[in-house]
Amino acid sequence: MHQLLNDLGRPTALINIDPANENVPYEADVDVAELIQLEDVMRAYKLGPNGGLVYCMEYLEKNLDWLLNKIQIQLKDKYLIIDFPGQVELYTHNNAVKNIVGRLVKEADLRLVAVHMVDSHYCADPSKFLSVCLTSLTTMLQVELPHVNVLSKSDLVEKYGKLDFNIDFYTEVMDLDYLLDRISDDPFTAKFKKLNAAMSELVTNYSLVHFVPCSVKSKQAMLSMRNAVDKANGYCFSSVEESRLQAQMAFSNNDFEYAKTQEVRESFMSRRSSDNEEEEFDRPPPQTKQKIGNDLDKVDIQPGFQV
Ligand SMILES: Nc1nc2c(ncn2[C@@H]2O[C@H](COP(=O)(O)OP(=O)(O)OP(=O)(O)O)[C@@H](O)[C@H]2O)c(=O)[nH]1
Ligand SMILES: [Mg+2]
Repeated sequence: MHQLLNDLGRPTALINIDPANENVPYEADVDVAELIQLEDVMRAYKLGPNGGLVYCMEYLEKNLDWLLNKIQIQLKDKYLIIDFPGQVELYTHNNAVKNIVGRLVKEADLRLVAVHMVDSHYCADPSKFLSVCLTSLTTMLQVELPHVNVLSKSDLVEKYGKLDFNIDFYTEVMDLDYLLDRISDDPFTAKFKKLNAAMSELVTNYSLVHFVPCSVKSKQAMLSMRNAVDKANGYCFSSVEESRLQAQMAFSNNDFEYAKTQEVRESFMSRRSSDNEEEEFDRPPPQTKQKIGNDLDKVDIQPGFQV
């Protein structure tokens, strides 16, 4: 995303807040490793990697002036991408991250968006998908930022098996109860099924979670994710990029809903038996790629962009 945004002419800086990040394929403009090292913490306090990460985040919270100074002096006027650790309890239970982003918004006047990445292959397992929906919901409520949930690595969506439903079912998160039918009725797992039913009800009742699919293998998907984030933080309303806003609004909601998942459906998923011709007839006509992002063709991603 850093490469894409810079190529599109948006000056973008990277901040690495994940002390466990080693050999990352990018050069961070600010790296938390300058402040604290996970290995030092684990050695000094005899902690495992999870406890060590929690300590590091709480240490950063206590020493946040270090980061605020870097942002306000070194990275002034840049669009910021902040890479946080992937350890889930930092966003569901512990308050350090919530307090850090809260202070960044207030004291550095940043308009932050939480972009929560969930590996797409979780869609292949009904109970795992329910779990990630609940984790996403908890994170939205805990972190208290505008929020975009992403089904990442959508090119690998069927890596561990064919999905029970089409991809829109997983991005819209509307009828989760259908997943319960796919969980065994064996009396041995009755409690597990009941737990899943309760999770499904909770997520559905809140009606907050939905996902944007994304893959770093697709410029189109990366641009769709950028559009979702630009809408969430209001960046699309900045006067410099007004033409982009007009382009985003130019096609109807129906077209957009279909186009959002079209590439995953057509390029990364096996054809489903229910995809008969009658259904095809009911769908809106396929969009050409140029209609997704007005500047798609200006970007020439270099081979290094590919994983
Ligand atoms: N095929 C594919 N691989 C990807 C994609 N995005 C990231 N990867 C690869 O997935 C691997 C793991 O990366 P991430 O999922 O970002 O995880 P991480 O940052 O190492 O882990 P946490 O920060 O702990 O969540 C790396 O080798 C990436 O290059 C994608 O869209 N498609
Ligand atoms: Mg990471």
